[in-house]
Amino acid sequence: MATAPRNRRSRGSDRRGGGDELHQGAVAGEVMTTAQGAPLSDGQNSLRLGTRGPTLLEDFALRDKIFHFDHERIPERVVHARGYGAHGYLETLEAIPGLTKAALFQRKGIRTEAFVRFSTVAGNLGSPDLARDVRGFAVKLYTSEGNWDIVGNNMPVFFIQDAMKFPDLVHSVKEEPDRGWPQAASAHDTFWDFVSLMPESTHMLMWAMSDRAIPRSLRFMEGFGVHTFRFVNADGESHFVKFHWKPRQGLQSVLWPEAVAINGADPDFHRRDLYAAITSGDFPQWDLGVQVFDDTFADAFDFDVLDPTKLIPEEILPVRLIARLTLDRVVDSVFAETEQVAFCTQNIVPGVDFSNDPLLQGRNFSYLDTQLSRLGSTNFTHLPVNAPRCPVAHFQRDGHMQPTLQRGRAAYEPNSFTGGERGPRADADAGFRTLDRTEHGSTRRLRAESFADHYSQARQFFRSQSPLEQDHIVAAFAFELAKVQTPAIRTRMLANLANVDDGLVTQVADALGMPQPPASPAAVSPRENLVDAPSLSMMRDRATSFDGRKLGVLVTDGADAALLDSLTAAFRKAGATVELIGPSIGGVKLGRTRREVQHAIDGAPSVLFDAVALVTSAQGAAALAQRTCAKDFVADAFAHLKFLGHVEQASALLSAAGVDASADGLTLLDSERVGAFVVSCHELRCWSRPVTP
Ligand code: HDE
Repeated sequence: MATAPRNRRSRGSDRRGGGDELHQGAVAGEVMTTAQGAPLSDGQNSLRLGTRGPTLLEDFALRDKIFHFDHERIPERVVHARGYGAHGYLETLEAIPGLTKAALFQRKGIRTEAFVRFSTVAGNLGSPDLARDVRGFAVKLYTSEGNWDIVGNNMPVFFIQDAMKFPDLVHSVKEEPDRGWPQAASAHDTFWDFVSLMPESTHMLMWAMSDRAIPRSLRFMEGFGVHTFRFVNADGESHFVKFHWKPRQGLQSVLWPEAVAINGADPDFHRRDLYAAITSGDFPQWDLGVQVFDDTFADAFDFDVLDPTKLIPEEILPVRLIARLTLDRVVDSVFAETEQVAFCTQNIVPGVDFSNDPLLQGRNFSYLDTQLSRLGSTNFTHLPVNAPRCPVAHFQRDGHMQPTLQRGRAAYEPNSFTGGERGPRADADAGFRTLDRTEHGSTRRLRAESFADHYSQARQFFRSQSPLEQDHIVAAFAFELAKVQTPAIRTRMLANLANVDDGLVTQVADALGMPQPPASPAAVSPRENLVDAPSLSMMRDRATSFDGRKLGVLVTDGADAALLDSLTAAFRKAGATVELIGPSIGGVKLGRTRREVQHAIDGAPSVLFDAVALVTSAQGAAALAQRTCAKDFVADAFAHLKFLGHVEQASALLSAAGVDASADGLTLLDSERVGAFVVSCHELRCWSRPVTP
């Protein structure tokens, strides 16, 4: 039987409807409307015939809302789908008019607005942040002469030498098409099948299997333009240039077992970290560095500077720092900004030009296509995140979703109108001029012989790593190849690694329990005489303080409040974030006051922190010693070589976790030793503690 609708007032102008649904009243005249602006009287119910009858076709409000919702998604990026963006600015540290006429480098102190998007490559939009993967490091600089996009990665080389191979590379690393897995992982047959058949990828594989592929934070990683570009000065003179972004925070990565656990505990670990740093005023910074060289250097260098699988070690050509990037504002809308930002390698400005790197040339062709397919219109340049901040004037007209009112009678030139109707014209002096250069040769599909040495720099990279980093590379190869089900692929990859380093291939083969095959034929014998390049190791530029890192303190009822306060103050003074973890989210009782905690122990494994402290009462520790999550918290921190501070009263928990209180990297905390604990944490980890397998 139909019942008459009820209208019961609840709070303020809120009311409850007949089905007890909540109708909140509009506040301060902010009345909800349709997309066409018609005010709505009811946001909870569709228009129906009778109380239990069908919904009416004339319900334009329902149609308006559902129609928009049904079309909310746009295609995610083919690669680099998972990303996070932030706003900031680039400040010029050194004027370099002798090298480039780019407006932003003409005077020290010029500030250029910037937008940066960091990303993983292989995973889909919803994939976890800590995948073992290359990270995208894409920077849009809104210069006074147009947008300049440096669309780089956190590794200075790439898997392939020619754009022709990019779709194959990406198809091999993405989920296998006949089964739909794995997600955000290179550890599967098709990836290793492809790269083992492409020896040119060996150098990049060394980087991808290194700790660089599992950064602790987007703030603690380097960026590289990868390709060789050109700077051109006002006299038309050109130099080659390679771009570097050097994090002022230093470099830091997580351990692989941590990455695996973080992906479960907090798949948004990197984006949360960047957001937290920027919103708390701890603005991350990178110095923009350049390696500048001329044709003479290029001709004398051991490798072809147009080959994107090669780098120029800093030991041979130092990096000159010319500007500083600061990220100081998070996005207001992830969709409007991070998702809709459209980077294009071909976005360059006067003073910058391309080299003939065949991968770069292919990229210049590709990026516009992808923007059209994702954003749906050639007018994506009007979106606020993509719009140049300098004046834009042209006769391009109309198109889908043209948002501007394009005035004037003539949409062409030359025209004979005058004044405001005349419109813009190109300027032979002020406009962008492609570098005047002469090219020779017949049209052929070929790979230059100067690109044929695939192993020498891979070897140089491996041998320039610290023993610990080498161990991690071995472990990464072993882990990934162990996921490959086809033995022939593993064998082929081992044969390629045999060209890199004997120790490397022996250890990987041993870890796989496989015989070591003979080295695969190498077009150019790997060289023994390349310089040792410490700049390739993360250790040289590692983070050297606790600034920007995070301490997790496990607390219980009855813990020493004064000690907790001095520990927190000391770490905050060192620039760190301190978060408290309690037995439950309801907080802990310290003396007569309750202290809030940020996490409950079962939701905050120690992998989320850079160092941990146990500030418990004896009773609290004994209770935690009964809980697996608390024991894992301590045991994992120990196994991951974290520095660990603890009060005497925490001993029951330490022993339940199997941790010896006298081991390296443990500090017994009291008011005297808080400072020493902060200092011990300056090192990234307690490397001297033996690693448990
Ligand atoms: Fe990209 N790449 N790429 N790429 N790439 C894209 O553009 C492509 C390459 C890089 O945060 C796509 O907007 C080709 C190298 C970054 O929005 C697409 C080739 C490097 C980003 C595309 C390459 C990169 C992309 C997908 C070989 C490091 C993310 C979505 C010729 C120097 C930018 C999009 C962002 C994104 C094509 C190789 C970096 C499909 C054809 C080498 C950081 O257009």
